[in-house]
This record gives sequence, C-alpha cells and structure tokens, in this order.
Amino acid sequence: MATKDKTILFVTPPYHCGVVEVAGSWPPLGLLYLGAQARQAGWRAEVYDAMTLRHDFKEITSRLQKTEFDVFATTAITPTFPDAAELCRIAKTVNPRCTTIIGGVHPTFSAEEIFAEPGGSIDYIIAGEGEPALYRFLINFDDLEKRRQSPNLIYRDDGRLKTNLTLPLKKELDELPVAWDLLDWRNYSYYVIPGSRLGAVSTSRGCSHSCTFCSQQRFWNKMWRGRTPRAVVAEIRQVHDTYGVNVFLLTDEYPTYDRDRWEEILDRLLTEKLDIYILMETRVEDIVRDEDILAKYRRAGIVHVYVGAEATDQGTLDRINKEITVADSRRAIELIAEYNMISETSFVLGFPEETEDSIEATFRLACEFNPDFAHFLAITPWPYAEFYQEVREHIEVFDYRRYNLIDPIIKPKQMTRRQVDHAIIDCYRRFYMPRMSEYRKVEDTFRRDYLLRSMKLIMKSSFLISKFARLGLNPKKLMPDMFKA
Ligand code: B12
Ligand code: SF4
Repeated sequence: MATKDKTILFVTPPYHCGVVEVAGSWPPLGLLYLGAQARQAGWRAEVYDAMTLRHDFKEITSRLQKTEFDVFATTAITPTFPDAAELCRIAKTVNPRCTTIIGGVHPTFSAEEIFAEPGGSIDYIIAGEGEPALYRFLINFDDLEKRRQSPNLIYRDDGRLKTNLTLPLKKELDELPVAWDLLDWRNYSYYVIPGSRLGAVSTSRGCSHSCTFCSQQRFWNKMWRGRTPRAVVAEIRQVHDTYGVNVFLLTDEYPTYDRDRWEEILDRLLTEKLDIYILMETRVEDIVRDEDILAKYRRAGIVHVYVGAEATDQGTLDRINKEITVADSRRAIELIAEYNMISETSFVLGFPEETEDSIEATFRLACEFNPDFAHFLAITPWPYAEFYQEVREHIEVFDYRRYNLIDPIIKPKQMTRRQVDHAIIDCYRRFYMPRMSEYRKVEDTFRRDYLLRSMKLIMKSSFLISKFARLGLNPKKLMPDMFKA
C-alpha cells in the first residue's frame, strides 16, 4: 500500500445539452467505481458532481480553491471533452502542484489530438476500463518512474506520445466494489416519478455487436461481460435499503444479452419484493425473444425500456450494421406497450443520403411504430467510430461540444444542416402535439401520469425550446397545456 494521506478529487464536466438529462439528475456511476479503487489504493476519494449541481466554471473555481487535492480526475465523452479539458486547466491554475488525469471513451481514443500541443493542462490519460489501471497508477504515484510505467497510461514526454501496455478487461466484474457513500444522494432524482431517488447499477459491460456509429462496442473491445444475478440484486437491495433509492437506471449497453442470466435477475428481483422502478435499454430482438417473460419484466419493476430502432428502412439499418430488422423494431415497441411498460426509441436523421422525403418517410413510420417516446436525433460521427471515416467528407462541424445527437454535424448531399435541424424539430412537433390529448385518456393512472410528466419535461427542455425558436415557433403558444404547472 502506498500513500495514505493523499486525495483524489473526481469532478464531472458541467456540460448540459438537454434530451436525457431533462428527465432526472443522474449519478456518475463510473466515478463511484473509480473512487472505490482509490480507497483500495490507500487514497482519500471525493466526488464533486458539478454537472448535477449545475455549477458553472466560476463556482467550480471557488469550490476548488477551498478543496485540497493531489490528483484531479475527470471524465469525458465526446461532447463533454472541451469542458473536461477546461476543468483540468482550472485545477492546475488553482493548485499548480496537482496532477491531472482524465479517462472515458473520448480521451481513450483521442490521445494524439489531446496531446498534440505542448503545455496542455492534462497530465495523463488513463485509457479504457478504469478500475485496475487507476489502482496501479495511484499505488505507483509517489515514484515518478513507476507511475509512468502504470498500465493503460498515455502521456506526452519530450514532445512524444507515450502509451503503456493495456490491461486485459477484468473477467470478474462482481469483484469491483462501488463507493456508493461518495454521493450526496439527496441530489439524485427521476423527475418523472415525483419524490423519487435515482440510482444507477451496471449489471454488465460491453456489447458484441458492431454498429458502425457506436463508440461503446469499440471501448469494451466488442466483448460482453455480465455480473452474476446474485451480486446485481444484492447491490440493488443494498442501495435501496441504505440510500433510499427507488428508481434504478441500468447503465448497461446490453443487459439482456444472456437470457438465462437476465431471467435469473428478474426472478431474484421478484423474490426480493422491492418497491422499485427500473429503467433500461436493450436490443429490439431480445424484446421479441422475451415475449414469454415480458410480464415478469414488468412485475420485477421494469417500467421504461429504451430500444434503439435508429431507422425505419432496412437499407439504413444494414448500412450502419445494426443487425436488426424493421419488423423486430415494430414488434418490440408493440410488445413493450402490451406489457404495460413505457417504450422509448430514437431515429437518427441526417445521413449523407438524407432528403426531405426520406425524413418524411422515417417520420411516418415512426408514427406507425407508435412508441410512447420518440427521439429524432442527428447522426453524430464520434471521431473514433468506424462511421466517422465513412462520412468524413460530409462533416462540417468540428466543435465537439456540438457532438451531442442534437446538432447536425454532417451536411447531407441534398440538404443543408439547417434544413436537417428544422426537419428534426418538425418531427418532434408533429410527433408530440397530438399526443397530449391521447395521453390524458390513458386509463392506467401510473402510465398516464408517467407519460404526461415525461412529455412536459421533454417539451419544456431547453434544447427543444431553442430548436423551436430557430424555426420562429414558440412552444408555449403551440402547446400551452404543457406549460401549466
Ligand atoms: C448514464 C449515462 C448518461 C447520464 C450521465 C450521468 C453521469 N454523470 O455519469 C446522463 C443521462 C446525464 C447522460 C447524458 C448524456 N449522454 Co450519456 N450515457 C449514459 C450511459 C447510459 C451509461 C454511462 C455509465 O454510467 N456507464 C457505466 C460506467 C461504469 O462506465 P463508464 O462511465 O464508461 O466509466 C468507465 C470507463 O469509461 C472509465 N472511465 C470513465 N471516466 C473515467 C475517468 C478516469 C479518471 C478514469 C481513470 C477512467 C474513467 O472507467 C470507468 C469504469 O470502468 C452511456 C451508455 C453506456 N451504456 O455506457 C451513455 C453515453 C455515455 N451517453 C452518451 C451521450 C451522447 C450523452 C448525451 C450527449 C446525450 C444527450 N444529448 O442528452 C448527454 C450528455 C450530457 C452530459 N453532461 O453528460 C453517449 C456518448 C457517446 C460518445 N462516444 O461520446 C453514450 C455512450 C450513449 C450512446 N448511445 O452512445 N448520459
Ligand atoms: S447494439 Fe447498441 S451498444 Fe451494441 S454496437 Fe449497436 S449501438 Fe453499440
């Protein structure tokens, strides 16, 4: 065991763009896994969730001035990277003796760009799965030579990029502890269920599929690893009993990959008789496969299922290698509703071949699929995803803050980005406007309240309001009902 008196401070980038975050304030689960490793290495760990607290850089600076830390750690996906880099700059200004580290999908694959210029504020990237690598880094910290030999480390030395050996992915995920006590749980809530406390649990990591636009399959080496049902359900019970969490997001890319394991998780949840709600994402063909146990999903607490339909024509699905059929997407959405769960899906628009007509065709089919919630997203080429090279010549936006699935990044051959932006907001407007009155008529009170509250949150969210404004529309006038308390 190395140092006992050093502190690692984890801070979330204060980036906001709407969509998912309109529904709740979400715990930064990855940092809780990492905090537990820091403790195992003999360090003190602190999590400052600036994003959830909605602190701006000024407030963050003043908080850092009052905090002692030796290592400053942050995390980044592509849209949050510029803010994460700014956090490191502030940390170095406030505390020039600190060491800054960053991890997550964007830095893992963008080291060359990040270290292109000398004199940046990021000392080290810890690439890939963070736990074992961070542990070794902190254990080695006091000896600079050893520290620099830590696995998964990328840094700049003498103007050159140094990349260390990569650790294999951990086989036994159950062995990874989570430092749940690092959060102030009062800050986390799922706004759709009033008075709720929101937690996050990871039952598995990775995905074996190869969708070309996706960053996650590459990050986890196209490998799926699952935890045991016993450990997953014990953790849910513990977080529920200790912190009063009653809504759980499953953060997995693909929780249902192994049907036997998944069904055992459901069975164990049923045995526990917890009064909880679960939100999850999975693939459409698994919902179709699981028709015989969907009633069990619902009884175990699953209330909201997101499935990535992505497109309504087989050509586009094949082009992005989604490996699903349009028929399965349609059926999955029907089944989720049939078993009284809320269905959510997204349709990505703005491919190079997109036209006003193809968007209209997607919109019409999206209405036919009839999910409870549809998102019309701008296809976003993560710079390290296979899809990026395919569309490279059509990319017009290079500011990563806008790589958020909301702002069009690609200019289709026959449309402007502005037209794509307008088409997206028009899809939202036409999809949601008729639904308010339909949702009011839903008989099941849980379902009705859930739908109405979610709709209000979506419509009041800043990303839609600013999109509407760009079209010269005022959602308050278009949908006054949504803005009533
Ligand atoms: C939960 C979640 C959120 C939460 C974030 C809560 C939080 N503060 O963490 C909310 C709902 C706010 C959110 C919002 C958005 N999200 Co999100 N989100 C997820 C989700 C479902 C799970 C993330 C998670 O908790 N994973 C579990 C933990 C254990 O893994 P992890 O975070 O990757 O961390 C591990 C490693 O990455 C690494 N690591 C990470 N950070 C660090 C730091 C250090 C120092 C080290 C050493 C290691 C390290 O070690 C960790 C442990 O192994 C992922 C999809 C997925 N299945 O991963 C999408 C995902 C990350 N989100 C994504 C996107 C695009 C967004 C939005 C832009 C969407 C939108 N328009 O609303 C916004 C951005 C808002 C914002 N400020 O972040 C994309 C990112 C794509 C990309 N390559 O950039 C993903 C991958 C989804 C997707 N389909 O593509 N999201
Ligand atoms: S199924 Fe989901 S997680 Fe898996 S590769 Fe496709 S988009 Fe990525």
